[in-house]
Amino acid sequence: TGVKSYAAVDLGASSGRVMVGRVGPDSLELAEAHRFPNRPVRTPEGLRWDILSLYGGVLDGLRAAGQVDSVGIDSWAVDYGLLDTDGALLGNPVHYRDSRTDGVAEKVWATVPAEELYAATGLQYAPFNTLYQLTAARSSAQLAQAARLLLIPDLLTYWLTGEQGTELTNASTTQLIDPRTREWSYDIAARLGIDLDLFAPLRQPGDPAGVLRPEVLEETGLAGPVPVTAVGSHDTASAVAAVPAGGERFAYICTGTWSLAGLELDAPVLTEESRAANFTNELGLDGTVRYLRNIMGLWLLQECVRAWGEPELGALLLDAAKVPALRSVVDAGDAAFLAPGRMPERIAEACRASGQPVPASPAEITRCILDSLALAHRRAIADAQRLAGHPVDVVHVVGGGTRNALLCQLTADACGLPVVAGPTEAAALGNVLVQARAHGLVGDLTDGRRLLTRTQPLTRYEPQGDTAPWREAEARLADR
Ligand code: ADP
Ligand code: LRH
Repeated sequence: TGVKSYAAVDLGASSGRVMVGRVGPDSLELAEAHRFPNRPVRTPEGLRWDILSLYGGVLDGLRAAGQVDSVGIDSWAVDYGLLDTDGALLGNPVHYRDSRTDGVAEKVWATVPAEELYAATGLQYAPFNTLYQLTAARSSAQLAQAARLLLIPDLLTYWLTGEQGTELTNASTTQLIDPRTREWSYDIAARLGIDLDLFAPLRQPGDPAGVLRPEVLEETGLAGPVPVTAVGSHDTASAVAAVPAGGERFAYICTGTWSLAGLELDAPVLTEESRAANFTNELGLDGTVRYLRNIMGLWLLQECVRAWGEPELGALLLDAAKVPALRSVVDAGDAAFLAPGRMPERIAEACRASGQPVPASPAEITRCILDSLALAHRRAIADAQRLAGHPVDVVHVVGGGTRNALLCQLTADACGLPVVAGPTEAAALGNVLVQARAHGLVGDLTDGRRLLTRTQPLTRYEPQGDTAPWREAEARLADR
């Protein structure tokens, strides 16, 4: 009675899931219908996403979800598929960690200086921003053949519905959007020879995005019509929408493969100081700006765990908790950790190069990673408050990292602020809330957050000790 069901497809860099949100006037329950690994594949051409396996996972998930009132899709940012004039996919989407963008930024900056690019797009420098990827691909046969570019969630939406669009929050990660107008940055694109006609028209979160095609209904066993609704299709936009904050004086950290740490603002910060501090202005729901820094995140640990033959995470974290704190730290914001492979060695090398004790055992390396992440969280949240002139009293941690109690406590200690951890599946919840709202079930961002605070389990971590050891560790990194 009055309860509606929404399927949230949420594709992270490490796993994909289809969650079902049941939303009533004062209730919100989230259940997992299906989870599947997201394993990139190294082909002779480079590192590629296995998009067919992901789409297969989406279909399996929709079948497992059962009858729903709408479907929404979000995923990691910046990456895309190219379609030919028949609408057929040209090759597997390139992974943002692929090396094709090495050295490309300098070429771009020779045409549009980095300062100007920041002032126009508000995006922090990351080698994988779509703008650099498109520049890297400029003379490829594939791009020459392409009639359409669809970002990953838009590509999957197209496969489900046959309709094409470019959802705004994710479009803002291409570095081709002006965060003030929330429209394409025509001047930047023209100067870099990027054809904006490749992109389908912009779509806002909450806009209709078609209905499931008959073949999809048949394959998933669902009865039509099932609408697909555009959500904040950048996973981080959906996750920030589901930060259960009560007021405005909060910071957030979306922890998963990445840590995205920052503030929700109502206008971008485009100063030169902000550029130098590598802060990004991505677009959020309801005219908000996600002012944040990308930090390497649990990727560092994922890659080590892979190198160690996948030991059990719980036991590893218990051992790491027993290792003395802050013996060695690395710069978890350093793009040197972006590429896959040899992660334990690379972390040890970074410690050696900065004259610190070299962690050796998995427990020691894990401790080094978690201390380094907490330190990077501290720096990002302090810098964001200063650069935006927006003080906070609390740090909300959402995403997979909320399951890591040690990381949450260290983050509280490092920031000297209480951490409220949860929800774990924030991106899926933000996705569900936008669908529910498009269908009139919940109100604005504030209403959605109130509903989350009332319905989702949250854990509070009070800061322990004083922040002096963290300041000392910060100085150690700065002195390198
Ligand atoms: P993404 O969406 O980027 O794929 P997630 O938000 O799913 O990432 O977070 C994945 C991370 O969450 C893992 O890399 C791991 O570090 C952490 N995590 C998952 N399960 C646990 C657990 N049981 N205990 C501690 N950490 C966990
Ligand atoms: C997190 C994320 C992040 C981007 C990165 C490419 O999943 O979307 O916000 O910067 O992936």
